[in-house]
Amino acid sequence: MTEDKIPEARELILHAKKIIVFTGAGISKESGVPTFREAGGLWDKFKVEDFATPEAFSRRPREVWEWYRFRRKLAKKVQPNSAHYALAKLETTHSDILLSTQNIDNLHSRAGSKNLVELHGNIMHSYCLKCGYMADESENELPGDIPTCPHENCDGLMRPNVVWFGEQLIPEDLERSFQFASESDCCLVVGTSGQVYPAAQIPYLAKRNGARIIEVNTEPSAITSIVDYFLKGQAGDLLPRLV
Ligand code: BV8
Ligand code: ZN
Repeated sequence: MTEDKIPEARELILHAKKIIVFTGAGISKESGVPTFREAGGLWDKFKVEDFATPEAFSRRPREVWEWYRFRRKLAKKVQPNSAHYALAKLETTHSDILLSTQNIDNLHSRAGSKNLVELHGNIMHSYCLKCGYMADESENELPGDIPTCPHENCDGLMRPNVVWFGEQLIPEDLERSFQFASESDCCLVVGTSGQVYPAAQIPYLAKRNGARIIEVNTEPSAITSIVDYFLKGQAGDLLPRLV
């Protein structure tokens, strides 16, 4: 039963020397951001191949931009929840900690997490396909259905700064997360179905280093079979009780 495992899991985190935290869309669910693979999730309504691949963007840039702007607008409107804040608080009690998130919603940053790797990018930023200019659109958005580069005399197409399916993750980000995980003695997995690679390797690398794995999820995931503590419940309820 989850209840009686919480004190042990809390002790484990308290005495951990090096913690890797791995989060997915489930940690933002209680903020009002939809997940992907649950019933009623994003992939029920929007097909991956039509919205989250480089081919989709080159084929239908207007629709892809419309989808990301819709998600960016939502991400700006919602607030981080108590799970995001609990992870930010963990940085004040543990100096050797890294938060590797698959989420692009910017909520970990807004909650105050600093030791953060956004493995799949950040929806508030976009970059120019031609010159690489990176725009921060968190305040105001670039004009046009398909925004072009604001850099002087560059007319390149801007794209969301997210990693699409079939695209490589930023090597430095992946390397930093893998290295940290393989030296950790504790891995906290929150709100991910654990199906997307290479990110989903993170808990396995920690496990191989003998780390104890704690998972917080409303349902078992593809990672659950290797975890030491599976805490069934909402991240917003459980995380504040663990840190
Ligand atoms: C690459 C950004 C190659 C965009 C995303 C076959 C086998 C293995 C791999 C592959 C394969 N075929 C293709 C691949 C590779 C593919 C992949 O892994 N596919 C999977 C689906 C099979 N991976 C890639 O394409 C990656 N790139 O491999 O490139 C390469 C290599 C070298 C050189 C060139 C190329 C790129 C992957 C990144 C894709 N981009 N997002 C965007 O967001 O629009 S992935 C997307 O999925 C999001 O980032 C999301 O975060 C991520 C993972 O999903 P989850 O976060 O886990 O969300 P999900 O809905 O699945 O689950 C939510 C969970 O929360 C559930 O478990 C639920 O129970 C739980 N929950 C719900 N509420 C709560 C909760 N938990 C706690 N509290 C709650 N309240
Ligand atoms: Zn440009």
